[in-house]
Amino acid sequence: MLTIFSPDHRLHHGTELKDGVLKPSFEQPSRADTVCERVRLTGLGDVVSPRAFDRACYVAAHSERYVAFLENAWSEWTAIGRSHDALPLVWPVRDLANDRVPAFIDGKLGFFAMDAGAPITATTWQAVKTSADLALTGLALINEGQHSAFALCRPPGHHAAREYMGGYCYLNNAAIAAQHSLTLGAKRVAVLDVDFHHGNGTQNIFYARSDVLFASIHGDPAVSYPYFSGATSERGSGAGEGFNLNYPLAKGTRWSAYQQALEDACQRLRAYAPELLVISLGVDTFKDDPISHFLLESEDYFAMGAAIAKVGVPTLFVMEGGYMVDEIGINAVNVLQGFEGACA
Ligand code: SP5
Ligand code: ZN
Repeated sequence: MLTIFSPDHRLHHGTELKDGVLKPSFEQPSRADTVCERVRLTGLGDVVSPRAFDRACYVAAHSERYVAFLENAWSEWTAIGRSHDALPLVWPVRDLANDRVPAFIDGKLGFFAMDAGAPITATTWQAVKTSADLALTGLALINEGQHSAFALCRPPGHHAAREYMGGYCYLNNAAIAAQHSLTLGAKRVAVLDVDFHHGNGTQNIFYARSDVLFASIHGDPAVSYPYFSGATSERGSGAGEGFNLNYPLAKGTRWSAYQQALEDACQRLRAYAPELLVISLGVDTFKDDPISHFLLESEDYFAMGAAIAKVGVPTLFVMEGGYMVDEIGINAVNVLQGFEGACA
């Protein structure tokens, strides 16, 4: 399997509020470098550079005004003399919500963000753009005949919705690739999200659509981030009714219970007969992850990859979360090796 990687990810290293103090984010550059080292060590396959894609590919999954906000946020932030990470501090909740974009950057940050977990720095946009291009390059390689590809994206993307960032995510890499596949002529694409956290952004982007089946297995939102989405009752709307599948699982979930949800999801994905399967590959389901509550072991990730292979369609793996940096490479590559072993 080919891996698509770029050192551009190092251009993004933000801060996060931890126990009341701004500290380096859990979502740090060593994550992608560690996974890339593991890819090389295991001989998974060649590591290739991304191609450049048109901005229109991002705007097909997000709104024009949101992409423009991401492009311009840092210059608007520095224009008023600030040089620290840009973070929102006010949000348009319920009765305050309307469709007017504030003119001032502080208002824009709140309007286009779900939380304070996606800091914008001077070089964040370059890293974000390249991350989306990695996923689009993976799609291109599959369209050129590869059965699978691994887009080693960083920053991750699945919390990013049509018009907001959050949870370390800015552009939704998996959704951008899925949408571009449809733009190029695919009739049905499926996205399976195995990150510990609900893929609220991907759900948001495809919620009213039947040409994308979205399934997410995640920590129960009653007790896990992002708290406000991921319930089983969220099944899609309008033409998309029945094309959104959520599998919330309890704190402390181990492989046996996880596997049941995964097998059910894979069966439904297979019945949908998509032309492409995109996997939002987070390995924050690992037992030692510092911010999550599942108990998967490193060996379990081989079985996860094998179950995904049984869907039997071309598969694009897109890196999402996973914060136990010591084991992130082992766990992510175990999924890919389990997949390849079951395809052979
Ligand atoms: C892509 C992805 O996995 N995003 C996850 C975003 C999670 N944001 C909430 C982080 C909360 C951290 N709480 C720290 C508890 C440490 N004991
Ligand atoms: Zn996650």
